[in-house]
Amino acid sequence: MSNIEIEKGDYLKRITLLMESCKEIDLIVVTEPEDMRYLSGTKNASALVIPRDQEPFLIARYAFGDALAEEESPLEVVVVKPEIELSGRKDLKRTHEVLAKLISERKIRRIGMDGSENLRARVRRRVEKLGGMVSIKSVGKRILDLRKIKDEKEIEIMRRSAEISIEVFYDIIPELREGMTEIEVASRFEYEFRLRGGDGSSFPTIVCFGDNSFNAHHVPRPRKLRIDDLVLVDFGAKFRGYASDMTRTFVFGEPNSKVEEIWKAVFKAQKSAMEKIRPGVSCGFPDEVARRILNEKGLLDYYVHTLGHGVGLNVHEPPRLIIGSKERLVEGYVVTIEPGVYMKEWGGVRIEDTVVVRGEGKEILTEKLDKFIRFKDI
Ligand SMILES: [Mn+2]
Repeated sequence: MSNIEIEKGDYLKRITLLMESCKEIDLIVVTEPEDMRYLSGTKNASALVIPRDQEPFLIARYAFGDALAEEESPLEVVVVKPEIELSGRKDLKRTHEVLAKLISERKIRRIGMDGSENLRARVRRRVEKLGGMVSIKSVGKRILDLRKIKDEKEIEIMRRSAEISIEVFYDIIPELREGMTEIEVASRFEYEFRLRGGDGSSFPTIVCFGDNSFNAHHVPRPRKLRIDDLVLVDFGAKFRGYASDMTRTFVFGEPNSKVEEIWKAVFKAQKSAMEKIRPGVSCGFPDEVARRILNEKGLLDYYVHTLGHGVGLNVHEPPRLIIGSKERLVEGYVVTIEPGVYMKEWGGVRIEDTVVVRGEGKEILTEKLDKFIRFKDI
């Protein structure tokens, strides 16, 4: 299962799709790590260069990623090595300089680049310095659009990524004891992610006790676990570059009526929103459904973020699931469903799953992660 390989043919197919969506462009340069990984298998090169009528290739720095790029990508790797001499003359072969030289030599005029406007401007100025003229357009959004639809190999990897996370949750959470700190618990997650074959965490693991759960992006502290605390854990391993993302909230003890009411409302909002996930549905509708349910319970004012986001090589990527969005869900999108209620000086409850949009509706990647309000029910 985990020996699934994304092959050269898969990368070339993605590259062809990209070139087809950029008919007005003669050469594409990719420098964003996750875009590069999607199109070549590595993010350790300085740039992926895709000429319209020639084989794509990577440019990598000697001792700073070249060996890794050669190992990870089936594409050709051109290694650049800085020249630093005793005489003081030096050519550091910086990425924008190498790219500008290549563009000038090939007399290419119409370039597409992802990444920052800053890098595009530096390349453009450098080409002009060499006597050339270029138009450089941003193609970052087009690459992100391609990345939204996951193929079966990507989904298989993401399934494993979620499984690792869930295994770690069931290893660590039943061992929670009074007096343990948020930092201690979060660190254990990250240690186990790596030990079980993950690349690490998709994002810094969030472990909150008590009213710290009010902070949606809480950074774990030495706060100790006490009886009847709310516990919120937002976590996900990364596996072969692909992120996972899930959240559970429960009480370390006996929930009072307020916790119970809020937890049940969030649970119902999440369940109802999940039921709406299928191809063709707008990205706004599931969020609208969740908001209606929280509104009925008088909790809408405390639901202060979007329902969810795409997940893939980045833990947060398009599309956004927010009321009003007209974008349609497409088969192969992987998105989170994570309504939450946050009350200052009280705490927060969030329940999050990750799903693949499928022909029949959806596949829940986090299905094996149970939802329970009492710690003793784990
Ligand atoms: Mn999330």
